[in-house]
Amino acid sequence: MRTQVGIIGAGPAGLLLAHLLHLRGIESVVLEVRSRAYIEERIRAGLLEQGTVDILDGAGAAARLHREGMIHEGLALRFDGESHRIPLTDLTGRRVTIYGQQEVVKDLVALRLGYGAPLVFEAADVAVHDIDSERPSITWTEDGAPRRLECDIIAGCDGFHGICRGNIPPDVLRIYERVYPFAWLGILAEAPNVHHELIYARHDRGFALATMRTPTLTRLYLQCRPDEDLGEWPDHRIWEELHARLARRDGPSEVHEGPIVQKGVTAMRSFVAEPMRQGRLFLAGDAAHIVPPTGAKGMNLAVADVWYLTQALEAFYAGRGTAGLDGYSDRCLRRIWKAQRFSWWMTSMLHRFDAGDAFEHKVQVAELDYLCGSEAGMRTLAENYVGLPLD
Ligand code: RFL
Ligand code: PHB
Repeated sequence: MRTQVGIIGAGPAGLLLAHLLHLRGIESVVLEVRSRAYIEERIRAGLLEQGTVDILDGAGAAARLHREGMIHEGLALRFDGESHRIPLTDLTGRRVTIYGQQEVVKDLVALRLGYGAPLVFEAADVAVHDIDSERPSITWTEDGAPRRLECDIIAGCDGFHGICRGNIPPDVLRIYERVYPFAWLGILAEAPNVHHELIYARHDRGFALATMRTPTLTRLYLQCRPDEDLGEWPDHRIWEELHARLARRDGPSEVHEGPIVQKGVTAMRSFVAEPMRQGRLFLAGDAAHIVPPTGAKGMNLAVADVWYLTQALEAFYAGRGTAGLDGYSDRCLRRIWKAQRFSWWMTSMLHRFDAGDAFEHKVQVAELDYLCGSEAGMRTLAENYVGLPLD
């Protein structure tokens, strides 16, 4: 089997890349280790920058997003029991949209299957070969049979635990990493939203975030230990902790309880692998970088990477040379490091690092207090949160 671009991974990065290439007349094959049902149900990101929405829109992949997405023009920072609104749109002219990552994945899968382009689920033992040559290939096992795909280019969109990054030789690959001493316990509950906008809460008991998926499906996160045992978190304990961390000084929290339909623990890490290219292999999305979710940047960065990769591949196939492909890694990394800085800063400002460190608590609250009282401070947060421009 032969194609132009072999894409490994059917997350937002791989699926969007395949679709953007299709629109430009470039063929691809997408190989995914999991089943269709698994990738369509996996609950993850929820917040899309306006630039991400614009790219999906331009690709004809945003019809349902426009019907069902929830547009937000601000967010709340809560500390010392008081909420402070950051008016994102007044400060930047831009908005963000709440729409589940798995909904984006469903929309892109439906589009691809609709025009009959190759998308292989449950591809086992995926491996890449000859990436330093002009004829790289991918092998895998499908229904027990060995398969081989020859291509011009391989896009490694296989997430943090994928196999692509490991093909960059150790003497070339540089890893920058920070692992945080906490994680997030996330739940999805059939309950009215806490507030019509997101609330990021700093509390002495730890961070909490109130977000949403639909008006009646609420997503809530609690800072917890990285090795947290979900067995120790019966529903009543989760609600008790949410009420406490989202409490208001002048009254109880606005948290509404309801049946919890999903629970999970997410580790927190900042990670960048450089360069994002080796020969004919190009990494995109979580395969190359991870951000802690506090800044809501992970999926948005994956979309920006594939946007740049699409432009480079379009020029390559139009006979305009390899300058775009050669500059791909540096172009992505400039944006990635700014998002890393922002995600690390939001994480540091809002989480409890050391329960006994009273000085740190005072400095965190002072920073939040400064930020919310300063137009310049709020604008800095807003500009990064809604997404820096795609250059
Ligand atoms: P994905 O989504 O991990 O997709 C990679 C795909 O590759 C497949 N795969 C393989 N396929 C073939 N062969 C192999 N050997 C393979 N190994 C793996 C996997 O099965 C999978 O289908 O990476 P991608 O496409 O780069 O997308 C990145 C995003 O998923 C991620 O950055 C976000 O979910 C991060 N994130 C958030 N990002 C945002 O932009 N806004 C948010 O609000 C936000 N909130 C979050 C988040 C991530 C979270 N978790 C659970 C990590 C909240 C949470 C809790
Ligand atoms: C989410 O809706 O899941 C979400 C929103 C904002 C974040 C992280 C997660 O910073």
